[in-house]
Amino acid sequence: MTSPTSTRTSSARDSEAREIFYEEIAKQNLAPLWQRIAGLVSRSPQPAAQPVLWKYPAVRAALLEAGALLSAEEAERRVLILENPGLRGRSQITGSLFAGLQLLMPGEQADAHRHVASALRLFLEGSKAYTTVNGEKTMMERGDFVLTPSWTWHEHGNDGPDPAIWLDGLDVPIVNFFDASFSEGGGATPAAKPAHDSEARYGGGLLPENAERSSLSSPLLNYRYGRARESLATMQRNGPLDACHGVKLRYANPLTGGAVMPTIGAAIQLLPAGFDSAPCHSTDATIFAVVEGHGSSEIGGAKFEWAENDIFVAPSWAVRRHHASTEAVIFSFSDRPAQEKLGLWREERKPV
Ligand code: 1HN
Repeated sequence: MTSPTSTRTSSARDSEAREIFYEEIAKQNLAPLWQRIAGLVSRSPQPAAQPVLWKYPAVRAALLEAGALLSAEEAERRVLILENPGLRGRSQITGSLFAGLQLLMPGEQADAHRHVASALRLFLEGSKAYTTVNGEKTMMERGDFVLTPSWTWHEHGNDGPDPAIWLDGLDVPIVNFFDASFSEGGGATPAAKPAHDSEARYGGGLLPENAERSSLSSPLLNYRYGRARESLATMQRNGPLDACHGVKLRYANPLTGGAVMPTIGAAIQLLPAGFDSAPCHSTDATIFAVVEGHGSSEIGGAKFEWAENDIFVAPSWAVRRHHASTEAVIFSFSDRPAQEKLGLWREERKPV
């Protein structure tokens, strides 16, 4: 007598039959969800990206070597990709973002092009370097945060006597996830506009009469470091301090109060000397760039000692704790605006 199927235990023969079944259905492009479901809807984020720190002196030396090996013209963009070792070969620092450091030697230019991917820059070193976005030129100084919104023509140049280096952040992995990439180079670029025009119109807490929103991105090209730094200093004096973030300001689109670009948001924070943050995490993997000071961070169990211009990345949901040895200023960016629009973003302050 055969036992009823409901009480059958799984035998070696059954599991062999199942393997044969899986192989058979694979030929029809079918797969068993019951083998995959735990990985598809994990209990909490399981990012492939790892916590990583890049020490600036080492990256800078590699960039200058690249500068000796090829011209900016040959490279189109002479950028060393900050590639997350958990995502090797994919040109990504997180699951959704690209980051790299770009070098222009004195007198060099990077010609105009445009792409669907949105980009940001954090200017690190050099003088008389500029970016031109849709015809508007902006000189970049240390700590300046510069936008290149989606599909805007942009070119860079260095008219100064020293190498110019900046951090690039792009949403390339998001654009490519949706298979929505377009780009073009050369051709007719927009006519030159007066330099720093958008700063006069949108950068001083004022708006042009009848200003209208014509883009999903901020109309302000350059968010100056000096202005942000002064606000941070005043906020530090006046308090209060946030347990996770010290004092932190979000870069905002002056027309909406929302994020600077639809997919990427950026912020700048000050940690007072001796500050120890509470442990916190959020679903937006975040890239941090140290503008001033030194200290250390624990990111999901990894411990990093950071100093000026170092860059480190916190994967999604990895618990972050920062310690400032000296007063420190840290710039950061992430895909938070994209996640918020999709109803995905979460943060949690961990009980100590
Ligand atoms: C790009 O166009 C720039 O314009 C920098 O400076 C980095 C990384 C990936 C794709 C395009 C630039 C880039 C990039």
